[in-house]
Amino acid sequence: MTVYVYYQEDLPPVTTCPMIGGNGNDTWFNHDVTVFLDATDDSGIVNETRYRIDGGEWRLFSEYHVISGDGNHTIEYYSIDGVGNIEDTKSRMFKIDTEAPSLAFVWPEDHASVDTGDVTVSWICEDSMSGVWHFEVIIDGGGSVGYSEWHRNVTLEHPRGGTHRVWIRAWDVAGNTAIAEITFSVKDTSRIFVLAGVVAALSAMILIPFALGRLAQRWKLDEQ
Ligand SMILES: [Ca+2]
Ligand SMILES: [Ca+2]
Repeated sequence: MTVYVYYQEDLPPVTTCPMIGGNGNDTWFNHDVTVFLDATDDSGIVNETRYRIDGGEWRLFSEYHVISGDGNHTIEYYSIDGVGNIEDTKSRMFKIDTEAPSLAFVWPEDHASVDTGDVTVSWICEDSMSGVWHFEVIIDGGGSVGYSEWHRNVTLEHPRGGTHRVWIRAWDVAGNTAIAEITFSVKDTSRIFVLAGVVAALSAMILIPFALGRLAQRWKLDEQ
């Protein structure tokens, strides 16, 4: 007796959509995105894979597809196996932001001269697409200090007189950066104090002997 076993192949393919080049910040990319669709099936045969971008026309997938343009994007995709089982349509959303944040100092102005005391350096920064992520600030060539996205100023506590430099790098969520720096000078009051001290010393050197001389003259006259 011959027994025939019929295998009903009814499982649809499974398609995945790995994306190349993400920077790990949510679903933001700061460059064109290359999309691959990888399909497998229990039978080993995938007849075709179809996809569409941002609700456009359905296309047959072959090798890869490059998507560009700032903003939100959606890819939808599915595959069909050798006997016509159709995978449920899957979708994946992602976003592209290729523009750096805007960054500019508000105060002090570049090459300004400021009074002694605490100096609060302020700036403005905006990013309309992915948003401001954080800042790196370097003062006078020291170590880089991180500031969160809502910071817009840093205070130098009573900096010494002379020249100072503040360097800032702003990051947006997609990984784009903008850099700005200013140089300003704090009025050097130490020279004024030194000059005042010298004047006071000279005055003392002149006035004290003069006063003593006058006093000695007075005593001499009194004795006579
Ligand atoms: Ca199958
Ligand atoms: Ca941006």
